[in-house]
Amino acid sequence: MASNLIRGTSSWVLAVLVALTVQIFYFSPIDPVVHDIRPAPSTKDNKLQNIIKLGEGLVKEAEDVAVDKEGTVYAVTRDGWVKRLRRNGNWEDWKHMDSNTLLGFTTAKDGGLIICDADKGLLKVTEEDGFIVILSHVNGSELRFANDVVEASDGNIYFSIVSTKFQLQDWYLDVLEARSHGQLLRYNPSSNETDIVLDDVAFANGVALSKDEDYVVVCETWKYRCLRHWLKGEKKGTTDILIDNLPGAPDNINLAPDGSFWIALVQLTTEGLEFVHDYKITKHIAASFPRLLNFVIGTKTKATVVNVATDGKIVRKFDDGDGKVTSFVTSALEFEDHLYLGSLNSNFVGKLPLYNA
Ligand SMILES: [Ca+2]
Ligand SMILES: [Ca+2]
Repeated sequence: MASNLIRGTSSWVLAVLVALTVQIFYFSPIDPVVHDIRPAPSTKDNKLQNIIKLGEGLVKEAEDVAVDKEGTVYAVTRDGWVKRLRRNGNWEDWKHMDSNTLLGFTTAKDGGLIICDADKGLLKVTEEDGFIVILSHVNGSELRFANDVVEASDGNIYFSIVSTKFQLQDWYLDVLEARSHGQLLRYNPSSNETDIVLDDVAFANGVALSKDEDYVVVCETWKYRCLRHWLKGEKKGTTDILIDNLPGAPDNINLAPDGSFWIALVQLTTEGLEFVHDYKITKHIAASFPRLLNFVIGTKTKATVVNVATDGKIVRKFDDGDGKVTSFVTSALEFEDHLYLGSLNSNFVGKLPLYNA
């Protein structure tokens, strides 16, 4: 009896192990490489715990924020709203579309906003026309997972594609695979042509132009760095690194009034679980079991923003290292001596006075 039971149990264990191995190696959605994926160490200051919460309860998970010439603050939310905060302090539900995939956006020179929709491509939203799709295909392929966008004064629109392999809902698989599938693209609305500015970018995320528009910056999230591609001058056409070794994974980047940049940094991996990225087998296991993956993803544990000078040095840093007031801050924008913060884990826009921060 007992030996039958043991035999039965051990063949059951064996069957489970074989099934797991098959699951992990044959059905794993990733083809990973090992890449050192740790952020630079930093000490916490918890200064983002002093933020003012704007529109609390009204603004569902705004990944990005922007301010127009009149000083109106815009937030694009995960439930498809473009909401805006007028100078008089009133929030307005401005425009809505049926989408839960709106990501980075920018104010357009001729009014309105240009918004990345991870499913539909580049959208424009204006008072008169509401939402219209301005770019849905690139060289015959559907434009998917556009992430952030900026418009140059010559009318060219620079935007990032996170990954040509993975979609928004599988974004962490791109992190686990650690192969560079992202791109920085340039769309010329007058010729209706799109060209690849940079290929093989690692999780291409925030995009910004320098103050003189002599270079464009694109952040590589899981490489903890931002690339600079020169558009003018003697370095035109070349690419170098604006900043690397960041103390968090860069999401949106915004030009500051003094020509420096504000970058929101995301905690990619739960502290203590970084080893998952050290071995192919642990990457496969995490990628194969969504519940396990939820423990590995550390985005909701803290918030960090940094101000980076044009020489690539961090000038200022603010965080909520405990994730007590805000976390998963994905955008930081400076306007009139305040920082405005978008977060994928908050129902408000954060506002931090810079004069006494
Ligand atoms: Ca933006
Ligand atoms: Ca983003």
